[in-house]
Amino acid sequence: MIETVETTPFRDQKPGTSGLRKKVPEFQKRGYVENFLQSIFDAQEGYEGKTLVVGGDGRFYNEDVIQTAIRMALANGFGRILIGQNGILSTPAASNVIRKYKAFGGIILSASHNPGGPNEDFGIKYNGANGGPASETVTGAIYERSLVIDRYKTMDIPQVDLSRIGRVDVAGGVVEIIDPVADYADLMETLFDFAAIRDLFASGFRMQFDAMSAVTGPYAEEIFVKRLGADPAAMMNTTPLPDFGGHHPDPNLVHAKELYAAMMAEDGPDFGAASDGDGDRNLIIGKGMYVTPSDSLAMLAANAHLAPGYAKGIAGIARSMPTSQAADRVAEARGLPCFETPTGWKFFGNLLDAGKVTICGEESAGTGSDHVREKDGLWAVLLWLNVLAVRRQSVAEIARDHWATFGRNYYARHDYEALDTATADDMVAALRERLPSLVGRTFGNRTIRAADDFAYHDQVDGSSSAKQGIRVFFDDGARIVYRLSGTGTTGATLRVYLERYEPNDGNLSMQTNDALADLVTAADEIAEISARTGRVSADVIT
Ligand code: VG1
Ligand code: CO
Repeated sequence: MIETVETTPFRDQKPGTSGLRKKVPEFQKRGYVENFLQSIFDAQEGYEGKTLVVGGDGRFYNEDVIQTAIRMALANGFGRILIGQNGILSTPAASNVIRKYKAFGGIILSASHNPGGPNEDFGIKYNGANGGPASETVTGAIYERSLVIDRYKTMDIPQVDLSRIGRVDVAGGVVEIIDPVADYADLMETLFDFAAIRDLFASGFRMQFDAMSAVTGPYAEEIFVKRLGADPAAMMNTTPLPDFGGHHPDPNLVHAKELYAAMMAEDGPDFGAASDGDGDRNLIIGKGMYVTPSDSLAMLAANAHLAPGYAKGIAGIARSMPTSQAADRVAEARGLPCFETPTGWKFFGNLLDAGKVTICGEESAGTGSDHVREKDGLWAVLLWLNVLAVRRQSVAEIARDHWATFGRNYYARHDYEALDTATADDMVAALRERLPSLVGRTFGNRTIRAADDFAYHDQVDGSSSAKQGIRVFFDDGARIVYRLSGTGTTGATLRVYLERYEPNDGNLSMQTNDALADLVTAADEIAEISARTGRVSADVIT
């Protein structure tokens, strides 16, 4: 029996960089989840009888929302719901399932690298038939609908047992519980030379992987240990926990510090990697050397042809605007098109669908290709492994060789977290107003050549997105970018992205801190960060 329940709108259901993210108690408000899900359905057309994929990263509240989504999707007329066993699907695996089973779309439940638990973060995101995050047009329509919603549809059916693989007929529709790992692992086998990687491990190569008590644990066990022969003892935190063991499942040097320490040790492993809450990010550390995500993107793009899935070469590269321009150097040298998009994977979808690019990446530890429509943490780890298996060099050797060929983009991101929202908004607004007066100002031995507010025009669908980050360009090629985070749930986070280029015959072996020190000072002066916020340094540097 389909029920129509009356409801009143919430005013705060505007999706951010990657879906709607709030503290769990917000989602537990009566009708909050239902309103947002109904708004998603109301913003779509033609899903009657079609398939919807539902999965999440296993964090606290995952199963409750999945049960709600089943009832509502069936009541709204979907014919089949595909769900990962125990409600688990990594974000890239969900993208693959949507594509492979030709679903109408998918609901992904995750707040990614944010902590989980009864008072921590939760999130809901809608992905379309191409497997990618809904475009800004769609998320805009969802938000508009959420502001006027007055009823939602549901039905009274028993809870579905999410632990048993198989299909159950429910109220005129079908719910299918699927293995969350198998399809994804099979896809990886089509892209990479598993035999070569197995040989690498058999030769004594040591890898340490940290799943951060998040979704990639079962994927890592199946792929690295079972299919590739990695040492099971070197897999850390592979049991997904609803609160990620009380940690931030954020694969950076702050939150994966145990892995980092292991990699810096004298007798450490050859290769270290980690992934985030929902499995779409990656951290790459070679023995004694951290690889910045921007460099990793450039190095993977330069070496992708060594993996069978990319042996024919790549069509082009895309990076988000704040990502370093290291990838541009590779594109230029190889005669490939290179695209610069706003922050967030949703902006890569059209370029990938149109076949204009094969590899995409973001400075925030996101790298991926046209095999799915999300960034993909384990994909990046596997591509690195494939490259290492073919080149039989260390990560550090590959990095040094890369810089000696293309030059080096020294790069760091400084985050100022939990700022007062009004203070942060004022700071950015004031900076925006000062933009024209910045040109010609000198900081140390650099002069500002240009400054603007990044606007993106999508060549494929003609849409435009303004105010995507403030860019300050210097005469020596250095760049500072400022933007406010669109994924946080507490106050505002200012991200400052710093970059400076050193040509291939320049000094390629500086410490990043030293290389960027004067830019950090300039960044503070230009945006009046310490003057306005009282913060003397960033909370997190990646
Ligand atoms: C951050 C990153 C962005 C990434 C987004 C989602 O967004 O900067 O590059 O796409 O998170 O990643 P923001 O607006 O906070 O800067 V994930 O792994 O949270 O889905
Ligand atoms: Co993520």
